[in-house]
Amino acid sequence: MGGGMMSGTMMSGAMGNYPVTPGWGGKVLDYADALNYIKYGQTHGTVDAQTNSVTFAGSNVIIHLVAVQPGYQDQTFELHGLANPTIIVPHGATVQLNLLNMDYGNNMEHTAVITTTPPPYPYMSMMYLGPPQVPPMPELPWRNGNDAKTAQYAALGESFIASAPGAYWYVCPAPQHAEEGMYGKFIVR
Ligand SMILES: [Cu+2]
Repeated sequence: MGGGMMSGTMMSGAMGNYPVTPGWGGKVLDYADALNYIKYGQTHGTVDAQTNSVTFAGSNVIIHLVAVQPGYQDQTFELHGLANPTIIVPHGATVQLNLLNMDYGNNMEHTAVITTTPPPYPYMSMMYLGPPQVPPMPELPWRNGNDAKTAQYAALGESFIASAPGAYWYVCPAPQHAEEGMYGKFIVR
């Protein structure tokens, strides 16, 4: 499919460095909403802590990824309480990939792109990653307050078909984030 693993919709949105505001282009969640987002995500997929992986079954896969969940280190993605887990989805599945940014602070906007380019990644990873396998989501702004319980959070999602089996990576392309380890393996099989 022209090098892409899926067909989907290009999201529109702003690039930049700013905390979440109403109308930023995606959803705005409060802390309770954020916890519910995580809980709901944990009802999908099977965790294997030994291999640090989450395996999904069926033709409709729902992934509730978090960027820098409080209590986890910069820079990581979280899913089911695992940091940067290997995500395994069935070939042909429709994947709803959602992302919640729980991070706070200057330059702590995050997103996830799916690439065939393996780590290690340079400081400026965006161009190095090559053409994304899925039209990328815009960067999600950081939470709008230092106090996690009173802050608001940006969330966004996209849908694609996992149409080409193989090994991919989900990577945060914000400068330095992938270099610091913000990526995980994404396997279609
Ligand atoms: Cu990031």
